Parts: sequence; C-alpha cells; structure tokens
Amino acid sequence: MKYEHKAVEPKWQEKWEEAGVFHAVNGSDKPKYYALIEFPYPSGQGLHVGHPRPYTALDVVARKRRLQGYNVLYPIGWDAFGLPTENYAIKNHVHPAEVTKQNIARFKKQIQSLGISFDWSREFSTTDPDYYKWTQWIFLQLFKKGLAYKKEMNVNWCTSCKCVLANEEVVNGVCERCGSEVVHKVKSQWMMKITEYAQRLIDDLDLVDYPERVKAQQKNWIGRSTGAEVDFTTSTGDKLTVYTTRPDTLYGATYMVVSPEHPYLEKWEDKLQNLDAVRAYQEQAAKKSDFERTELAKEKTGVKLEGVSAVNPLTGKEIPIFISDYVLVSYGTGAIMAVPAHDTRDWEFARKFDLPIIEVVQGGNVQEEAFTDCDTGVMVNSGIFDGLTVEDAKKKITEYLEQSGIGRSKVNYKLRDWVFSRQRYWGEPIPVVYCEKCGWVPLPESELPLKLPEVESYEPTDNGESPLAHMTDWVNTTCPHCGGPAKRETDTMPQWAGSSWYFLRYMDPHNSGAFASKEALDYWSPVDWYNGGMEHTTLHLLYSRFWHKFLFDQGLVPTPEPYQKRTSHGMILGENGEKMSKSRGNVVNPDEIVSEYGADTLRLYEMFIGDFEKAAPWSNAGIKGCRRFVERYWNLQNIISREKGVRKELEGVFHKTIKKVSEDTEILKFNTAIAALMTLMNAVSEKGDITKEELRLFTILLNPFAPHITEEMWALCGLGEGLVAQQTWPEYDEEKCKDDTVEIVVQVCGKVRSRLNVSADIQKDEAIAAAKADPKISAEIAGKTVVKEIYVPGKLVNIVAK
Ligand code: ANZ
Ligand code: ZN
Repeated sequence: MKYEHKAVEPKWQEKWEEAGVFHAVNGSDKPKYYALIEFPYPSGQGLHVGHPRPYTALDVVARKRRLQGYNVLYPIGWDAFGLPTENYAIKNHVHPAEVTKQNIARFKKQIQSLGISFDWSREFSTTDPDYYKWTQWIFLQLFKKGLAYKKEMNVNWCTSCKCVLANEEVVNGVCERCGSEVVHKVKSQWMMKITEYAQRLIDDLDLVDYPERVKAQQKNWIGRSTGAEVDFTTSTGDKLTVYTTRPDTLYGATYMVVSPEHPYLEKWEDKLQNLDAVRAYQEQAAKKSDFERTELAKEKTGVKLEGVSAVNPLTGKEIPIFISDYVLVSYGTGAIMAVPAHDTRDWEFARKFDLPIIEVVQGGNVQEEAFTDCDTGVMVNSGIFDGLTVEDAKKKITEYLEQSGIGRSKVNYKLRDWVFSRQRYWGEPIPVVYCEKCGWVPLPESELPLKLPEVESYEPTDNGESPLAHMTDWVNTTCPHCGGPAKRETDTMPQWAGSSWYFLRYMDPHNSGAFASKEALDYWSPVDWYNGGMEHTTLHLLYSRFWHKFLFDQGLVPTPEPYQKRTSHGMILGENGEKMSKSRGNVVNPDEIVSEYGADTLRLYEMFIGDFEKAAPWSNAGIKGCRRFVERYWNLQNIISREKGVRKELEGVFHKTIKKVSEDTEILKFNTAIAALMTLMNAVSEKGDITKEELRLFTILLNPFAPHITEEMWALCGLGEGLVAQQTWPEYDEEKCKDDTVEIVVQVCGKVRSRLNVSADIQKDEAIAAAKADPKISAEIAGKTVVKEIYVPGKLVNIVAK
C-alpha cells in the first residue's frame, strides 16, 4: 500500500485538535514543562524553510515530554507590529491591521500543515487590543517607577525608514532592517532605564543554562569595565573629569581630549581663542555615526583648544586639551586623559599632532608603536610608583587619588538606555498625555487599552513626527490629573515591546483582569526551554530579561529570570551554501515540500540536516533520502510476524535506540537520534520481519519526529489504545545497552582530523552523522559543501567537502 501523505497528514492534525491532546492544562497535578520558540513575525513572504527547524526541534522535545508524563505548554502567537507591514500598507493602500490579518492567516495555515503540537487555544497577536492593553499597562508600571522617561537626545535616525533606531538596531553604521544610512538627530524620546539593571543582567547569567557564546555576547554588549575617574584642573579653574581603565598610566597622560559635544565647550566659549575652528569641527562630527567615529583604522582628526589647558595631577605638568571625534560623549565622562605610549588611538593621534609619548610601563618600544599588551609589565617614569607591577600600580594610584580627593574607583558599562519611541503608526500607542501644567501624566489603568485610531495615511512625516500627530481629534484630550487641556503622546512603542513579555501571556492568555493570574505564573514559570536566533541575543533576549526583572522586583512574577534554558539554531542555507533569498533564486518553499513529500519528511529532514546549532545547506537529495526512510517504515506493516514481545536478538538494538533517542534529543543532537532510528530500521530489515511489540516501540520512538505516519500506523496495525500522542515514552535498561565499541578514523578530504569511539555495529548514516557532529569535523567542513561521504565499516569515515 502506497503511503498517501496528502490524505493522512491533515486527518491526524484534525484528530489531535478534536481530542485536544496538545492543550496545556493550568493547574494540573502533572509536572509542568514549558517549551518556547520565538513567535514569528507574520511577514508578507509567508513561511520560510528556516522556520520549521526550531519549531520541529522543540516539537520533538514537547511531544516527548508529553509521553514522559508532563503537562506541556508549547504555545505560538504572532509578533505582528512593525515596519514591514506598515511599509506594505503604505505602498498598497490597505490598513496595516488588514495586512496583518491576511499574513497571520497564511502563516497559520502553513504552520498547521507541519503538524507542530502547538496549543492553538492560547494563540494571540501582539496587535490584539486585549494583548497590548497589558503591554501598555507594563509601560505604566515602568513609568511610575521612573524607568520609562522622556529625554532630549541625540538619536540614530534611519533616513529611509524615517524612524529612530536603538543602538542595537544599527549594524555597521546602517539600519539593521533596510540597510540605509543612519544619521544623528536630536529628538525628545521615550527611554527605558535598562542601565539600572546592567549588573544584575550580568550576574544572573549564573542562574541560567544558556550557551556560553550567548552569555559572552550579552556580557560583551553590557560591557562592564572597572577603572577610575580622575579630576584634572584646567586653566579656567574647572574640574575636567575623565574615566580611565588604566589609572596606572596617569604619569604618561601627555594631553587630554574632550568629545565635540562636551558641555565645557559652551562654558569656555569666551576663553577659546580659536572658537571658529572648534565650532566647525563640532559641526562635522555631528554628521558622523558613532561607528564611523570610533573605527580604529580611520585617520585621526581633532582641534587643539587655544586658550585653555589642564594640569596632570601627578606630574604637575601643563598639558594641552583637544577636541576629537574619537571620544564619544555618551561613554564615561565624555573626556579622556590620553596616554599615547599605551593606547593605540592616542598613539596615532599623538603622532599626527606631534605630542610627547612617555613610556610608563616597560617592555615595548613606544616610539615605534603603542605598547598596549602590558598587563604583566613594570612601572617606569612614574615617580614613587616606579618598580610596581601594573596590577599594583592600578590599586596604589587609585588609592592615592582617593586620598587626595582627586579621583575615585569607578565601574562603567557600555550599555546605554533603550530608546523606546518610534515615530510610526503600526505600534502600541504610549499611554501618556502631556499637560502644560502637570507635565507627562499616565492614563488611568481603566482607560487601557488606548487603541490605535483609524488614520487616513500611514506615511511618516519628514520632520520625524508619527502619522498619529495629524489626528487632532485623537491627540487633543484632557489631563487625567487636572482636567485641563492636554495632548496625547503620538510616538508608538518599538516592535521589541510586545515580545518583551509575550511568554507570560501564554500562561493565561484570556485573562481580562491581569496580564496573567498569580496561579498561572506560579505554575508555569519559568520557561523551561527557549530556542531562538542568535541575532536576538543583544536585543529581544536582553530586553525581555530586563522587563522580567522589573516585574520580579514589583512582585508580579515569581522568578528573577524568565528562561531557564536557551538554545540557538543555525540558519538553513540554499543548496549553493548561500543565504536563501529571492535575488539569489535559491529559496525553497516549505509548502511545496509538504505537498510533494509530506510534513513528516520535511520534519525528519530538517532535524537530520546537520548540527542544529550550525548553518546547513538545503539538499534535495537529503529530502529524498528522508522520504525513503518514511516509506521503509511504512512498509514494516507488510512484515508483521506472529511472534510476541521484543525478540532476544533485537533487545540490544532496541534498548540502545531508546537510550540514544532519549538522550540525544535533550542535547540538540536530533541528527544522531534519527541516525539511531535508521540503524534500528536496518536491524529490523535484516531480520526480515517485526513483531507488533517491536513495531509499537519503534512507532513511539519515531513519533516526535514523524507524528502523522506513526499515528496512521498505530491505528492501522492496532498497536494500542488511543493515539500515539497519548502513550508512554519507553524506558531502557542500561545493562542491555552495553556494546562492543570500535575506534574509527574520521578524515576530511582524506586527511585524518579526528577519531571516534562508536558501537561496532554502527551503520553508515549513523557513523557519518556522528562524524559530522564531532566539533573538529564540523569546524573543518563549516561553510563548505559536502560532495561525498565514504564509510568503511568499523574503520573509517571520509568526508569530501569543497
Ligand atoms: C587612559 C588609558 C591608557 C586608557 C591606556 C586606555 C589605555 P573600555 O575599556 O572600553 O571601557 N575612554 C574613556 N572614555 C571614552 C570615551 N567617551 N570615548 C572614547 N574613549 C574613551 O575603555 C576605557 C578606555 O577608553 C579609557 O581608559 C579611556 O582611555 C578610553 F593605556 O584612559 B583609557
Ligand atoms: Zn494637568
């Protein structure tokens, strides 16, 4: 009998929904398990073959957990505010809400065709007023605690999106979303004081199970450094304070630099003899992005201040002050002491402006180049501190500065407050009004949700105001505080707002009296396993940790961290190994794969494609291989034997497979778990027949990967009561898993790169998957296309990659 996936798959999807087997139960006696994927942005392009990779991976985990007796929450919803929808709406003259509705419908149909065990009863979109009511409510709590505030600031402005961008959204000086130039603009913006949580966002990484690379990226982004502030006295009698991570080098500070935006430049207006040159330089600098300004390779520029100088507090020498754009106003104090002997940028600047370079740590040749790698050096030219190690000098000089009242030790963070305003239509309205008398006044909670009004046009204005600003009926209102006339805020929230707390709403999605009930939060928190993209590490992942910590401090959520475990998947590339894109013509449409080969085949393939954490190129041959495996499984129904139980000679391979699938699916090795199932298939095929009990076990093990065909087989062959989704995950006996192992050599292009201990009866697919999972091998073939895979049983794997 041919396997008709087109009939079988939708049938089981309906049955699951009818039986409600994937509906999570609030307040069950079972242990809970909360698995989460990053909810999709319903773009106009529809689903991409990249989406099923994380969805299937956590579906395997969720389905297995249910079989293991857990009450599993595996929800999905839509992150649907944002620019692409708004831009599409502008171009095509449709309401963004309408575009969103259509896109969601299409996405939903596509995702449902994959048989992912999402609990659809908890679905919502961030654009639903019932949802964004609570996003606005959380904003108000942040506002009341002073963590949301309005400030005039120099912001990143995308010239094409006509919109403010957060620092995190500016990549290499261009807009992360559209690739256009980003310039600076002074605007009054809503800000979120994420900096208040900088230290806890670092410290609490110890509480969670995240990949090291994710922790490192977050720490790097937060950028904690320790050093000192030092006060220099200027000829004008002012105190010019700098931040330095190298107080030990103070004797080598031969000049100072202030950023072009430093407030003293206004204060010194009358004293500066070359004010025109200073003003001209300030104007130039304002046009550049921070990225351009701090680029290391760039030629240093600057202007010496004529008429104002400073004194090095330790040498007592008079030193010049410059303005230069390599010093940023937003970091430290916006001013530095320059130590050309031991800092590369200072060295380049000193060479250009012919400034003295004084060695204070021995070991380099500072007239040739800056000696920066000097942590183990010894101090020279540093008065009473000569002879100390760098480490001791840091301590001693800081102590000396503190005692003299001209400095103090200081911790600094690179992290900036989060720019929370967007001058666009399709976002959550910010629920505050401005009253001439009372200032910014929050709306009463009873007035939430503050709904987006219908507007005629969604075009942002060129002067950078939101389209809402034209809606005078909506804008003009009364002050909730004094009853006088007031104006609504017309900026909206950034797309990151809705995704900062959505995982909490899934716990209790229909609650109208709270964002979620205390019982629901206590029961489901924290998320047990959250998988998402590496690109969100310093954006969504950091923002949502911040909001959650705030809610924790207010006693509104039970745990300090939202996600216990985080993993990240690699991208799926085109057959040519390049990123899939329309322009490259290498896009694979999941609908076509589901239609031609079935969802089970697509799921198996995406889990088998390679190391889950790495990028992997799509392969049609691979898809066909997975379809063949599905068919071999289907044909097992033709060779059912009359014997009962698991036969002695197959006991070993069954126990080993149970162990392997159980363990590998916990550690992202979905590919080797499938390879083990293939090995089991071979063992059964060699035998020539299969007992019902063997088929029952095989079916349960395969079910999380290929849920439709396994249900069909279960029903067809009468393997047990109910659905496979309602069975119990099999256990294994460690004793019966013991096995002869052999060492095989792994080569890449004929060169030995690794050795692996594998079971003696390992089959080709499993051996190759194990070889590719070896970090040495995966590093070796990363970015290349595998053209041939050779297996010499019990001896060797050779992967030929170009
Ligand atoms: C003197 C010195 C000597 C420095 C030396 C470094 C090496 P991190 O480590 O990244 O925190 N700095 C301070 N504020 C700055 C600003 N607003 N714009 C540009 N640079 C700034 O960087 C701290 C170091 O960067 C500080 O330590 C300061 O230079 C510079 F051998 O002070 B240092
Ligand atoms: Zn008022």
